[in-house]
Amino acid sequence: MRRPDQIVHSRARVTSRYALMPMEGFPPSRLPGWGDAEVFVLASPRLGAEFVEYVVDLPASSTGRAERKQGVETFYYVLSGRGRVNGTANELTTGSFGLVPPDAEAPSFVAADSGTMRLLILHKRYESAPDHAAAVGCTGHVDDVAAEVWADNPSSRLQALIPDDPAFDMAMNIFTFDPGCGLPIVETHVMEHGLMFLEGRGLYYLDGEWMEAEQGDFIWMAPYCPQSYVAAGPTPTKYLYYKNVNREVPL
Ligand code: UGY
Ligand code: MN
Repeated sequence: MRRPDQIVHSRARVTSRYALMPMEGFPPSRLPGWGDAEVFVLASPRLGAEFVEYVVDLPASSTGRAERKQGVETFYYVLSGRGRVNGTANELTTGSFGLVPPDAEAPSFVAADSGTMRLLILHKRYESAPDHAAAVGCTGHVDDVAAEVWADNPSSRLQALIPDDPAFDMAMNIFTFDPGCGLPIVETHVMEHGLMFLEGRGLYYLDGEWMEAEQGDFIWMAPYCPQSYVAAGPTPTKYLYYKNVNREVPL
């Protein structure tokens, strides 16, 4: 929240092809199942997205559960804090993540006594692939995921949190770009993105315009939205992004 003596100017932009929205602009709301947690809905079909993504601040010692919806898979990522997956010994720390397949019990979380746990949650309707394995889940921690050199440039590295396997219809990746590096082309592709800036700052190119972006911003990119990026701050950029993958486009 700005101090009363500050101006109200915002970098938020919402169009039919993309949205760039700093976190400060999302008022907190509540959702059934999450108790007293503050919820910030980032992307939804109301925006034009074919998925739902939100941030939840789960207070210390409290429990929250993602809603179970038929045919919908759920991804979670711990942005900060500690806790565990309820009913298991599965400890969560910053960088823990998991994908829960559509027919499994909706994930439920408990925040540690020491403070709020901030979670990123993403729901997507699972698209089955005839002749391929059924949906499966995965769990892990970002520190255990190899950072692969991307586009032959050791200054840009990609961590794929979800295995690149036809059983999965979505990717959640973390890009790291050293200062001055970024995407070497303007991409235009059928896949959608929901992108959370984790660290750093730079310039994002969205549908014809370069815009400043920084830690805490959320960006939605519609299919075929022209996009590029360059890390323009003194420290590396890290962003976590969703992408629908591995499926034909339904007609
Ligand atoms: O995987 C991607 O499409 C990625 N290169 N896009 C992006 O970072 N905007
Ligand atoms: Mn892309």
